[in-house]
Amino acid sequence: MMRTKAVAVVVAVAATLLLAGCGSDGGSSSGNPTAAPTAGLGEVTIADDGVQEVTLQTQDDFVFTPDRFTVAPGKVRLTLVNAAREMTHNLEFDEGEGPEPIGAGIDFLAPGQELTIDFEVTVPGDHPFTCTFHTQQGQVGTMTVSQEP
Ligand SMILES: [Cu+2]
Repeated sequence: MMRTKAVAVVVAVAATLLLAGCGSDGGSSSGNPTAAPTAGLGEVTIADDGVQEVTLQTQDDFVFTPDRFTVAPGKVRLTLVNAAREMTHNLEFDEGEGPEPIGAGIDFLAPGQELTIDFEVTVPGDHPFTCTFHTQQGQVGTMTVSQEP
């Protein structure tokens, strides 16, 4: 049910893009028509308090945008923005899969909502995470902890 709906939305968006393409007379339309409202998704920046900050987004599909990011060992402040109109998501690090447990996650994120979690990583390696509502649909990602920037 949900899946069918999501596919329909994607088709509608594609059709809109096609129409927009036909209507355009070579103007300087810039950027991505489906662009996320949030800039700098997946970019890791250092806050004033020295904490690494990164923002991911979810939409009315089964994708984390982006689904990969890399941080250095230390404190991390992860924000998840749910830009979806209809779909609820979450973000949980897969227990026992990474080199160390991540003691934080986002249980439930309603459409239009955003939440921030703080945690600390010390061991380099890949930490898989997933939206537990949509693991079956492939909504997974990876946080890499690396000494190298
Ligand atoms: Cu989800």
